[in-house]
Amino acid sequence: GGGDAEKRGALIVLEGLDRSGKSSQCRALASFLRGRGESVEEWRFPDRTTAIGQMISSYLSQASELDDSAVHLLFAANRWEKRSLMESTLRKGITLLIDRYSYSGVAFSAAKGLDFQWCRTPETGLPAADLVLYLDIDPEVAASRGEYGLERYEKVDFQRRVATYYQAMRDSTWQTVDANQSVDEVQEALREAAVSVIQSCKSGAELLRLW
Ligand code: NYM
Ligand code: MG
Repeated sequence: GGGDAEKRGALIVLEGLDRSGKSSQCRALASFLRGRGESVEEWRFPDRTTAIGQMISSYLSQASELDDSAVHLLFAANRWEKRSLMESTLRKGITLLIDRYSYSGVAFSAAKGLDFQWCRTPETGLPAADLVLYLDIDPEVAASRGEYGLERYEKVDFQRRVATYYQAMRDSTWQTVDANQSVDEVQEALREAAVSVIQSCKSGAELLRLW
């Protein structure tokens, strides 16, 4: 291990159903970590600011239609177009807190009926998360939260299927947090896991690849 690897930032991903609280928890976790002196950037996928991201955004808002397989590949391409920036940022010692990643890509497309293994293929070779924080929420509770149902996929039956595919992807990097708890209780659970993985990345844990 060279000096760079010893100081790399951690790739931390928040996953969960729509309205599980990921975005607010990401924000709170980022400011907590910055308060401890960590360098942190908050990212999200889809990144709707790129040309590919704009196609995805238009699809999600139901302004356009796309073939299920084609949109799956666009979501993956939206991560690939950020791959080198992701890696160089981590190598600078900056921790990335990412709101959704390849796990969303697979779970949402598989829930539409696309083959699970086929869905994983275009993600192969992307940097793997050091830690996946899965915010586990009852789809009925999520549906009762503000603005639910505006975008494609925001239906309880569909979200239930998404949850089963998330479960099928769990590995040793995953930590499940009960997101039916209060905002503060959820945050508390995330902090401990994040601090510990940042430490192990500083001590030289290797950046792995999917899958
Ligand atoms: N989504 C997100 C996918 O279907 N595939 C992906 O690869 C990603 C990253 O897009 N319902 C879905 C999950 C969400 C929607 O995400 C938009 P958000 O976090 O609401 O912007
Ligand atoms: Mg959403």
